[in-house]
Amino acid sequence: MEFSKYLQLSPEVEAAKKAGRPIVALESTIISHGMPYPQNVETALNCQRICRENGAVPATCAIIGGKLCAGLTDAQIDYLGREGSKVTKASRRDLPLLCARGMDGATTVAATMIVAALAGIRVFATGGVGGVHRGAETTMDISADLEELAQTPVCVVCAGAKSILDLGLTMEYLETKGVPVIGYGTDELPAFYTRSSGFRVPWRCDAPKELAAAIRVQQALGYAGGMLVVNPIPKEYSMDADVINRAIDQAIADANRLGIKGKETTPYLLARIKDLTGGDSLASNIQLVYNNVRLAAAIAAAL
Ligand code: PSU
Ligand code: MN
Repeated sequence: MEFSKYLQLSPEVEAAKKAGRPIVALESTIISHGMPYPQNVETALNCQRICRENGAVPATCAIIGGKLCAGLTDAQIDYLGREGSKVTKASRRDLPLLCARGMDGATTVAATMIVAALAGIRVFATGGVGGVHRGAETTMDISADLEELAQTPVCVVCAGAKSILDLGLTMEYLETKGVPVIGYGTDELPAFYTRSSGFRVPWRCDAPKELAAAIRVQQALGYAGGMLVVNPIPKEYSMDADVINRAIDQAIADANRLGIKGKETTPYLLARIKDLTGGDSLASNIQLVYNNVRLAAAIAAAL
């Protein structure tokens, strides 16, 4: 195929595809822009290990030297983690130029979905997805992740959306775009660091095989679009709602005061929230990602 010259599968992912084994895609913006070094590299490597322990092959995605990579070496993951924000945060709009120029990019949820779909991978685990930002009625800051969910056939497992976003508008947007949002063991949208947000989700599933069945229907019907599975953070790692909400409000006020905009917004807020909570938010963030990897591996195995 024409696209295959831009796509590079690791030997492990290639072998898993040939053998029809379960595969889970993982993103890399979370490595370069979502967490500090060295926790970012440790977390990414642990995600791969947890994925394997749960019977699936991990395909961490990134753009390396202009190639859309599904499956990275440990050295490549270490490079993305050490370089941090020096690596381009790559969303859908960035792929053509990064590839044409042979550059590197850390892929967001949107870009990772594109790579996964090209590689034939249906299930993807991450921490949080982008959404409609607070104040979007004037800034129009709406993550390309939402559009991608509407057009690319990949099931994204996340821990809901953080209240750095406008959760109500994010849910409305997903409804308009026809994206199935499915609570795993919950009727409520989880708020990333906490298990509840007060917003209901349209669907609930209680077993990976139910999610696999829904993915198979999408596949069979062959229409555009993916799926968003929202998986609450395990109770023992969830944060106090007042503490985290205070930190989020403070971080947003700081971002506005500093004039932070566009693609810098999410990375700034994540780092600021971590500092304001004395690192507690990072510990929760790491655990919810592991929890999502376990669920994604189970869904991929059930497919
Ligand atoms: N939320 C997190 N951690 C992250 C991100 C979001 O808790 O690392 C990253 C993801 O890669 C997501 C991206 O796709 O931020 C969204 O950025 P933006 O809002 O600029 O589209
Ligand atoms: Mn944005």
